[in-house]
Amino acid sequence: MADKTAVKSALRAQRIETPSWGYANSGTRFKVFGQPGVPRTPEEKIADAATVHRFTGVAPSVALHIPWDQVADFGALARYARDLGVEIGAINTNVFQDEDYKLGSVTNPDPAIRRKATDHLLEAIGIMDATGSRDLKLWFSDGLNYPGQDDLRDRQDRLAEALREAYDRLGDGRRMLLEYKLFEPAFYATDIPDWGTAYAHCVELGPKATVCIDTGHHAPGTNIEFIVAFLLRAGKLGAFDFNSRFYADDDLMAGAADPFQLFRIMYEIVRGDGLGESSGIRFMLDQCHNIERKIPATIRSVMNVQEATAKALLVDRDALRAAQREGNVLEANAVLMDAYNTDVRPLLAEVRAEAGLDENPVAAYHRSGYQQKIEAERVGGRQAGWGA
Ligand code: PSV
Ligand code: MN
Ligand code: MN
Repeated sequence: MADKTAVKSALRAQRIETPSWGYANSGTRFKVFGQPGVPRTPEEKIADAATVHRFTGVAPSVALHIPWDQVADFGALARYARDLGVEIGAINTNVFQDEDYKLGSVTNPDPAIRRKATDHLLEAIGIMDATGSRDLKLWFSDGLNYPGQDDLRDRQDRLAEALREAYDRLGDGRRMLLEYKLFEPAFYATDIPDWGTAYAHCVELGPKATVCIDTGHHAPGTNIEFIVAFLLRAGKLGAFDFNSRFYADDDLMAGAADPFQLFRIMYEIVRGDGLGESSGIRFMLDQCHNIERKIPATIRSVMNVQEATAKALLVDRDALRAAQREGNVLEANAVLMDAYNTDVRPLLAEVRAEAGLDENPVAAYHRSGYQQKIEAERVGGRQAGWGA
């Protein structure tokens, strides 16, 4: 049996990062739906993130996306965040919303465009220095729509060159998180399509470079927990972008589509000692709440990650190992499923109550009046960046 006190203290210590863009209006390529009360400024996004932390107690940092969160004084923005009780998390770069990047950013055949894209990465490193953020998060939309459009191998060389320049500029204690994605917006070939490609570049770069797993960026049926286990074993798992998907990169609430997959991922995290602060792994949400209210949806996502984590912590690992050693297939599977099938909501309610929080953070948020307040105060909320 897992020790309840240890489980509770691991849950209390868990940290989940929320994305600034998750609080802004978002949509699909067909329509961006506006919602009343959405943030108009980076400060208002941070205030919403701080609200999620206030009700959950486990979301003390907010990721920024540049230039969506561009401000004149990033030091002041970080102080503003700290005053509200949150830190600035990963700095996400954006080399995918500029005409110049139609044929790629850091892999573009035109060296002037590559220079511009690499300069943006360096600018983001400057923002890390100003905000005190530890992590630079890179995702590239670079890829090809047609065979023959560009040289697959040359593009890897160009990518490696840009990554090297950014990597060499990282200060002490700073890290690079390299995110992969199977397809979209490119439909024939993506320059970092999978974890293997990201891993190979990270190994070449050095110890500060690690892989970010966005759970929505794989082919259907991919065994993501295997990737987690492999990267953790290799010391190359840096971060998650949690979200859930039914079809492609749907960016729905984490744990909404496949809570069992989230449990399997969190089990590998627990198994590989990846949960605590010392592992350095950043557990972030990367979601778009297109039709649901954003703050309670973010709170719900945080709770879903907590539930998956609680179940993973409850796995009787001694019994599991014993069954595995004996080759007792049915028993090993049953041990895992017993944990998954446990209702952990009362346990999490206890953890929250002991931390002085409401046992039901979504209900507490609805009662708080925050939603009504932002709807009254914020007129003309902005969208996250798509089609802006
Ligand atoms: C790309 O689909 C991605 O997952 C990257 O993390 C981007 O930075 C993010 O979405 C924007 O939401
Ligand atoms: Mn992502
Ligand atoms: Mn994505």
